[in-house]
Amino acid sequence: MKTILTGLRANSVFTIGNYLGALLPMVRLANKHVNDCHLNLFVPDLHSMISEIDGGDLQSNILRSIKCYLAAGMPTGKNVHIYRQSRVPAHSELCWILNCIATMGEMNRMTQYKEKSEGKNSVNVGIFDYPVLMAGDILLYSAEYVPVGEDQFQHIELTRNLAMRFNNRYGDIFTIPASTKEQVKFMGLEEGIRIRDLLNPEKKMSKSTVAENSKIMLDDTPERAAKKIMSATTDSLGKIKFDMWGQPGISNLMVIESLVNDIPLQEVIGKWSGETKYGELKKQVAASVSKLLTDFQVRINEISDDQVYELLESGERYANEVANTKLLEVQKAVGLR
Ligand code: AQP
Repeated sequence: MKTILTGLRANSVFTIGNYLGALLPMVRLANKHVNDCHLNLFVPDLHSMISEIDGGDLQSNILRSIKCYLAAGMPTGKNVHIYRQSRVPAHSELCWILNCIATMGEMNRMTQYKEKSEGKNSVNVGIFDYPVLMAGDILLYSAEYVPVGEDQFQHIELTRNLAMRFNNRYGDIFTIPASTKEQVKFMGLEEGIRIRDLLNPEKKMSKSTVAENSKIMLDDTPERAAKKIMSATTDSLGKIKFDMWGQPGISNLMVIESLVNDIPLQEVIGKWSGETKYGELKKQVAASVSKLLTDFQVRINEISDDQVYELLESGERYANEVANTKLLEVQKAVGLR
């Protein structure tokens, strides 16, 4: 059986960008493939530490992030494996081995590293190295499909390169994940998803952006979220057109409208193109997002901590078995065993 795998850093409450770009695609794939694929959903708690995070918040963030998936409709069952990265020590060990085949040149080219370190006086090594840890997260489970937002595509390509380099040097150990083009097709999309910052639509929406009005958090009240949409930056052209370069703010709202309601983007574009009242589009998107948050928040409050711990217990048993088997193959191949 093929494996589909994804994870979201539990450094903070998720944004609607995380939700639409990564969480929902996984949930949709999981429901489609629950009988014919392994579905690995992990909390990358080690990755969470690349951002400044109060250790006291980490455990509650971890629980909440799993509840988010369940509230979004993630199925459970024998093929669904939910686990915390730090409970499977093989991740850290494989990361070290992969570090020794990754090059400074390729790591320096990672856009996420450049963006996350921009303007900072001091940058932790984790921000530089986390794509290698991510490669290990994927390769340990021979995952072919990794639903992530567009910003992470470069890391999927890095994973493929590291896997191919390793296999060339040491033998056929790793399954090569699908190319990003194939990943997009598998997710049933035409291109990767990138939800933009509401105030600065040139940038992607991020949980760690300081300006509260730039992002919609999954725990925002529906009213607050609606206000944020109504104050989103648009442009002064006065005519709605889907054009991510020329009119990124208005185009972003159309993407959100399409994804939240699961209707084709072309349909939304067809409905709104040529209209001149930006406020009307904003009102429609605000209503869609408010409804999404209302329903989501009711569902998440119904999930207990005990339910999550029960899933983690069986998920971590499975994950350790699979990961340790692959790690041993790697250790033997490089001569450590
Ligand atoms: N704006 C976005 N649009 C679409 N997808 C997005 N993702 C993040 N932002 C968007 C996807 O969410 C998943 C989890 O991301 P992560 O938390 O592991 O790392 P990230 O990409 O660094 O997310 P943020 O929100 O930007 O976090 P901060 O601000 O804390 O650094 C990934 O699949 C990502 O593609």
